[in-house]
Amino acid sequence: MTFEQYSQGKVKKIDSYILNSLRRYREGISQRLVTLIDSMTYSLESGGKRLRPLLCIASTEYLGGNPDSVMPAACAIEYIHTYSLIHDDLPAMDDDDVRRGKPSSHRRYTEPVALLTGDSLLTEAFGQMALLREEKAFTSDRILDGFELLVHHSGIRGMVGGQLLDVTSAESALTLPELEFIHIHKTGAMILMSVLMPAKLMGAPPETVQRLRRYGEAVGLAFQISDDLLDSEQAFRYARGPRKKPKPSYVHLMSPAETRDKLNRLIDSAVSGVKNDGARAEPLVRIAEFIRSRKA
Ligand code: GRG
Repeated sequence: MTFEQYSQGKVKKIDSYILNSLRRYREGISQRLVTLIDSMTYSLESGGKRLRPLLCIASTEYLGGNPDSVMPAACAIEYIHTYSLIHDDLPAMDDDDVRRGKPSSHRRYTEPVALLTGDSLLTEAFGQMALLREEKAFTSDRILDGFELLVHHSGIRGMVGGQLLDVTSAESALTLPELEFIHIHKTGAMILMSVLMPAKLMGAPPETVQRLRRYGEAVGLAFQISDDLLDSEQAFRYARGPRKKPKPSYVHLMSPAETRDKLNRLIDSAVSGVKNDGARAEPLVRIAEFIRSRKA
């Protein structure tokens, strides 16, 4: 089974779950607020890879659970990821006019609407998490553990903290450990959380959680490194206009060959930690290999 074969069906399921969640807002909301649902839909529909929901599903399969039962959490994670991209594109942050080949949210809907679209996605992510109760698969205590995990990795101790350091650090003064700290928080934390979420909801034993944590930490950092490599290899991908500051990146502190080595080591360690678990680990292995060799 290739990554493409694995992801095709799953991404369809994720997309249809997300679109259904948006339909429910649209049906229950005043016509005067519909712009917000339109702008949420615009950003959620525009061709993301759905890597984090895929990891959440793959981890559920690794644990022997039913992927349908974690869909509200997978959707909440994608909401938070999408809000982070919308806010990251704003002029106050990275000032990007284009996201996934289309006008970024503030270019399409204005800055105030983009800001509020991000706020809506962040807030509604918690509403999605609350829908886990309807699945009847998890106890209330474990659902609360899931909320706590989401907050920890997406907030000040995770993505938001990493983003703060990213936007406030002078790139020239960064050491490798400082850069790694930023990457682990800004990008890695959401990826790690996606892998750990099913373990929290299902109450996996500590040694299993530990194995998933090692996998999630490795692929989380590897994903950001692969992003840095893609940016350096494909100049068109990340053309930084005159308004922009240079972005902290591995390839500024290591040679491309050393960066590629680091990526390979992280993926090797992620794969070797789970591959002896046989077929149930296959989806996690495929996703790790996709991160090693991705071209987009
Ligand atoms: C604004 C609080 C706040 C946080 C922003 C993740 C992030 C933090 C900013 C994005 C900056 C960036 C491009 C980082 C590189 C790695 C990364 C997260 C890429 C985007 O994720 P993908 O490739 O996106 O999974 P798709 O488009 O597939 O959904």
